[in-house]
Amino acid sequence: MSLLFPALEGPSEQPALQFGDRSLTYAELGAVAGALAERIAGAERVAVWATPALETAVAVVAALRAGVAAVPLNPKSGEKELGHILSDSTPSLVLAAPGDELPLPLRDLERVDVPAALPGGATPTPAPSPSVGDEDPALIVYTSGTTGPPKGAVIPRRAIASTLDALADAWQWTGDDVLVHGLPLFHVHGLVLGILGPLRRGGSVRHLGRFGTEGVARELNGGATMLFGVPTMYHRIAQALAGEPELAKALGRARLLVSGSAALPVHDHERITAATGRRVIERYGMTETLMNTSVRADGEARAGTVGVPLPGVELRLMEEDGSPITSYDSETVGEIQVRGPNLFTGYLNRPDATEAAFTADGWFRTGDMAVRDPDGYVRIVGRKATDLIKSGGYKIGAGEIENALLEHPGVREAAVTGEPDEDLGERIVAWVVPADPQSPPTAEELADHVANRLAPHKRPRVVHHLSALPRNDMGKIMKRALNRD
Ligand code: MCA
Ligand code: AMP
Repeated sequence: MSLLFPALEGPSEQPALQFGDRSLTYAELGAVAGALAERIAGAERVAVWATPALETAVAVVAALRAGVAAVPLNPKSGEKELGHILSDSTPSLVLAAPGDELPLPLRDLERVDVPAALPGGATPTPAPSPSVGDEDPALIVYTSGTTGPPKGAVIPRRAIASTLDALADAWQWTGDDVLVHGLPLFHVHGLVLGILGPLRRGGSVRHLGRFGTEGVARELNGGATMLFGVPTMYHRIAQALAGEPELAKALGRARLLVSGSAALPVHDHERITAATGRRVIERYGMTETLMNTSVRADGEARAGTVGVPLPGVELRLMEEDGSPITSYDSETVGEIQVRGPNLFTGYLNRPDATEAAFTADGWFRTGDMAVRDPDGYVRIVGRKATDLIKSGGYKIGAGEIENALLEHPGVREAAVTGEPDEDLGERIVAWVVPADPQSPPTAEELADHVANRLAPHKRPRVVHHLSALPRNDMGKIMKRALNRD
């Protein structure tokens, strides 16, 4: 097995992780994660209660060291979503910070408390498990589709190593870099790029606990060199710049400002550049593929593009009829398909969905539509599926929200759409036919219902009541016909 984190092997006093006033050096992380790895060795899969805390990073590093697949759980997951993930992934243990209260479905699992420090100081790092292969699963990350509950993307160790090394090449990312971010740790962006990325380089990460412009300004003014965020975070930064001179100064100092998970509007790019002199660069990825393209640190930062394919990643644009688009004319739109060592191995327990996700010749269908500029820069122009919503950088399936709404006794019929939102990119809109038109459920009641069953970020932000949903002759709901009138 090749090592995912070579820097953990030596007795380095270099800082590795910092969450608020708690931090670990490489030597401390090696010792603490090594001890936990020995404790969980032999398990097939473990769940990780992925709060934005030091323990989550330690737990995931320990699982990777033990060669045990980790299933990061959103600590705000509602009952239904959590129940689905647990019954699908069947972890034998749950790793959580001491004192964290776990909800009911997790209380049946054996719990292992994650130490954030070893009593008595650092001891030598135990060796990683020698029997683990590069194709073995490292993480199972749940991601929404258009219909049904989220699917578990099985991400092998090889994909993590190759995507992080490709980003190192594109971004000139080294052990001298200090990353700051406030992303959640149960998705690829925050966990793989934001925690495992710096650790693979031997650099460090300072996690903000929760995103805020003051934290970004403090850390970038205090020596951090890179910032990762979703467009909503950069939008909030752009809004705050005029009133927070420290923030403009901090961003001006950064070596690299990187946005991803959704498109960053050109207006926000421009506002940030005007106030700081720095350009935000975008990279494009997906849970199933990790990172596919990026604007390179040594390339031209062009707003509205996601740059060029990363080293090792093959990318093609395809017509609807399955023929490849060969032109680089900034005009001809096709579906992005990718191939390379960065790809997942499949969806857990879903051979049907895995098969459907790939073409017969082994390319992954992203569902993203794009054009290419003459010099190869990719511009994403849309998405094949209208039933996928990107809100705050989270991918959300209309179908899962519709199913949850239909479980509310006050709802007879429901349809969910996304509409443009300046802050979130898109916001979730629910169109509901109440069971009793005289006393329809309130918007707040429905938002709470969805937040409690699925997750707060999946709650509808707007609710419209209708007497009937528009349907075609076949009885299918015509979402395009839904509007305020
Ligand atoms: C609100 N809250 C509720 C309710 N309403 N809780 C229960 N019931 C309710 N009805 C709580 C929320 O839990 C949250 O709590 C707080 O109120 C605010 O919620 P919300 O409005 O949803 O948050 P926000 O402030 O609008 O969040 C914006 C955000 C967030 C910080 C940008 O959207 C975010 O972290 N996005 C990152 C998504 C991401 O990492 N995506 C990567 C996947 P509290 O305040 O306690 O939290 S994509 C990916 O990985 C691919 C590979 C890629 O390309 O990157
Ligand atoms: P997820 O399934 O949550 O991993 O989200 C992956 C999706 O996010 C991709 O299929 C794209 O639609 C979108 N995405 C990620 N990065 C970008 C970006 N820089 N610009 C536009 N869309 C993006």
